[in-house]
Amino acid sequence: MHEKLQKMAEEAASRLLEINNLQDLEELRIKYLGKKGALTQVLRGMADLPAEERPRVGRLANEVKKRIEDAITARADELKERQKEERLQREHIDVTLPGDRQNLGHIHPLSQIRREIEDIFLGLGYQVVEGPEVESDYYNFQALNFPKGHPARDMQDTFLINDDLLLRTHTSPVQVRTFEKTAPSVPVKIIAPGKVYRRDDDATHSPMFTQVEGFAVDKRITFADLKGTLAAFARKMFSPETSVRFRPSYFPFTEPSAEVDISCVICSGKGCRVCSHTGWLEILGAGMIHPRVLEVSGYDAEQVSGFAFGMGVERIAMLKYGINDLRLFFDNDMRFLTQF
Ligand code: 2U9
Repeated sequence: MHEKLQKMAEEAASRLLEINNLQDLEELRIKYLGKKGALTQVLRGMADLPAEERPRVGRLANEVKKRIEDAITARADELKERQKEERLQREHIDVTLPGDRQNLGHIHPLSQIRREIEDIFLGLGYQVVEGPEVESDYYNFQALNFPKGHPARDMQDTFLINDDLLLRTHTSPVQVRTFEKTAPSVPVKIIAPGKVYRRDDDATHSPMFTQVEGFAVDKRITFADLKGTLAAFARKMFSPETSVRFRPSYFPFTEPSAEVDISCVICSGKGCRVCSHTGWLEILGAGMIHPRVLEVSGYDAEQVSGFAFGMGVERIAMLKYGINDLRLFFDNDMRFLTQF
């Protein structure tokens, strides 16, 4: 019995060295110390021993049991420690590695220019107002003094939705709606930015484009106020050296009307390809609001007057950035967009 126990202890110790995982270790524990384990069997066999031998063998058996238990616990600690180290190794992160760069978007070049325009006019005391893109014939045409049969009313130019509704061809309806709300009180200074729609499609025309229109109505507003306002705008938008000139023109909703040129942003007026060797670039349309338009919306044209102007945001952006094809704004090609 004595020898058997000694041998068991040695055997257990040497097997323990070969064990490399916690599962095998548990199996080993059951093999020696479990209910049907080797040591348990020995202890059971003690009943057959002569009474005087039992205490000695019992002591030895307990000693062996404790040795095996301690050895198993020590080995378990070792294995757990090893597992922990392996996990740390596996999950090791090099915090000095450069991070994945997030591809942050940015404001579209057209929106940037639109905001610049808005900021300039906000600085001049204007309010920014928006309105619906689907409009009625009344707000888009009738209230703006477009006679029946005017070329801009042709199917060619306007996207019709039904007999009465259409996609607005300019943002002027926003101004008419503002007149209706504010008339007859003055002063009122508004700009109306937004998308407009015309049946056009080539390198300089798109079926959808962005306009900013504006107006000022007050007592004794004159053409000189219009010139001063647009010159101030052009100098803020392009450069303080920019010259401005007005050429006579025609719009149904303004009288007199003008087309507004600035000195060429590329050659400063000397003449180049961008300005077709004229030294001038057209950037705006403008005029004094037609008395009929003021009257229709509730103003007394004998008491107040106003100027109005309109510009294409794409055209301003093309001139400012030297872009020669309008369609680039709408292709969403990252090679183009990331330049702004
Ligand atoms: C009301 C009265 C008058 C707005 C105006 C223009 C001249 C003009 C064009 C510029 C380039 C449109 O984007 S474009 O094609 N606009 O030339 N717009 S005066 O006049 C108004 C507006 C509203 C009630």
